[in-house]
Amino acid sequence: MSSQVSSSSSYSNVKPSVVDVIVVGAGFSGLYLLHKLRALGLRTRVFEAAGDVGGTWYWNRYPGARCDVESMQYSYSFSEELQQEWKWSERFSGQPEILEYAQHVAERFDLRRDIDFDTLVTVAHFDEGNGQWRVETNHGEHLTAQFVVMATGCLSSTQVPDFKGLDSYQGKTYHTGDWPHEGVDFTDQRVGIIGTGSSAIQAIPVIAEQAAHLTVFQRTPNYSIPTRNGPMTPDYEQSWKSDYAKFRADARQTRVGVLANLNDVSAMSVTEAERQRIFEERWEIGGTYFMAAFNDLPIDQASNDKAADFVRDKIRAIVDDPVNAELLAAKGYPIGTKRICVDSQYFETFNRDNVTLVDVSKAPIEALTPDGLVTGGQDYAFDAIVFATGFDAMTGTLLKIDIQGRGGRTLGDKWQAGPRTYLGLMVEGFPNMFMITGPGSPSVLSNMMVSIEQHVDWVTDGIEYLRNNNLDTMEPDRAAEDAWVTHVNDVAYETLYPQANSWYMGANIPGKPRLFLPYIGGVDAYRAKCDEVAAAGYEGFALQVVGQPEAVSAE
Ligand code: NA7
Repeated sequence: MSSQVSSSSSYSNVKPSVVDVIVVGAGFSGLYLLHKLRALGLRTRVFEAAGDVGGTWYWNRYPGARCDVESMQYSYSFSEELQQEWKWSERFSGQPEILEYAQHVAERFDLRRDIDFDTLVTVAHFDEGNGQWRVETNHGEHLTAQFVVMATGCLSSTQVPDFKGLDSYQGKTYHTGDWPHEGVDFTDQRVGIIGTGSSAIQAIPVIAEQAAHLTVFQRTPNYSIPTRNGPMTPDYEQSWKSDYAKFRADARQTRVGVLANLNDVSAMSVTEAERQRIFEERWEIGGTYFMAAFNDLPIDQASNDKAADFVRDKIRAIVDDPVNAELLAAKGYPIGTKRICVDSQYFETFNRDNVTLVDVSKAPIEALTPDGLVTGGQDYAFDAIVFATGFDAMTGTLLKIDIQGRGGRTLGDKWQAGPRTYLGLMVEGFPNMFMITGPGSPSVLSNMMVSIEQHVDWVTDGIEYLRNNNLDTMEPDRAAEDAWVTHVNDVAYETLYPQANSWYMGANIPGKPRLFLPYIGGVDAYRAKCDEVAAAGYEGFALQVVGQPEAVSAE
């Protein structure tokens, strides 16, 4: 018998423990999901570990935190009124304004009443008997739902290296991804910062202005492009808003979900002078658009080398001390194969008297001590240490939840050799459990807002399809999943990305299987594939009625 999802639009103060859908996370994915699921008349509850909405932008409050995608593009497109009425104050928004936007969306669509904050989903077990998920929270609540959607974010599990003596340090410690809400005053303090990824590159110039002294511990230098942020001008805002729907549609048909004015020629197809002129032009425009200077920077070694040389020369020209300049000039991996960074006065900061750069690439940080840390046989004393050491990306948060699918198989067991998904959306053996921007989808290689909206639309369409066809569960076929995993890997190895020890490769977490986590085939091609699969009656998925083991065709 079909346990078709029930429709209910009535809500009371007592929240139901039997619902149609449980959503884990109230970042931009969870908020849009709730809005859409409600529109379908589905009883939905959302659980969020944080004290409010916003996800990434709730947690990452470190000084200088800013989005590297322009605000006019890093925003929802699903509501024309919202996108017309909301006003951004800068070209690239800072964390406080993006968080304000998430809060505005929650208010505007009356979302908070179905969200439990400060609540972790700890357990999600699939019950094969009735096709329902049994879910538990850290507050001891037990729930049942037909669908579970993991909107848990790609960079939501912070990572602090397991340094010897970590607990012995007596000063204050902070992680960029879990920054105190009240802010931190570093005035007159000796501060150490470990890491030189995107977060550190944004934080270092701001902390340096405040601290008595800042010591930066760098293991791998990063390529960074000036952000060239500035106030939003009415003309620029209007240039988007005058035809917003069309620009959004165009962005969805690009590789990364961003209109970046891609110069669709190879870097090697033009003269040296022309190449330098174009790189210079992009450097002046600023931001990640630098990587769109030519169409083959991510895939062609010779073209990539030219771009990397250009940026290294810029760094050498900015940094006064030649030893520091050489240490900061990224090398050893192609530009863009670790997430390209954008900055405001990052390299200039190393010209300040109160900033010291320490290279820990050859002599690693040996231990934390009660006063600070020791590396290369030298002791450093600090009042505060900032860990800008990144995240257990894409899989970390999912694997912290006790997720069990068919036959009690855990997700950890299934993913022992690395994540296996079909389209980054679902996992064989885990029916009716969806992931938003999961491993194997473009996610972190794209404008997250574009990918989030596409996944939420696909998932809610899928749920509606099941409902309309009196079906209970959907689950990828093993063969479809295998083929997708192979494809994700094959496409990655057609690029230069696997050369870098990046979090894209899982390389930043000891023991994590080394494989390329996101899908690099482009959001345009990926969207077409997802649409084709849906149009073919969810090709590659088994659609079932509970109690009827064989897959049924919905056609
Ligand atoms: P990232 O990009 O993962 O950067 C983490 C940094 O921390 C990176 O420079 C690491 O060096 C460094 N790190 C990590 N462990 C150590 C140890 N043990 N010793 C010294 N240095 C260490 O995280 P972010 O938060 O900056 O950015 C994450 C994403 O957020 C970013 O890509 C954007 O998409 C937004 P390594 O490079 O591993 O040598």
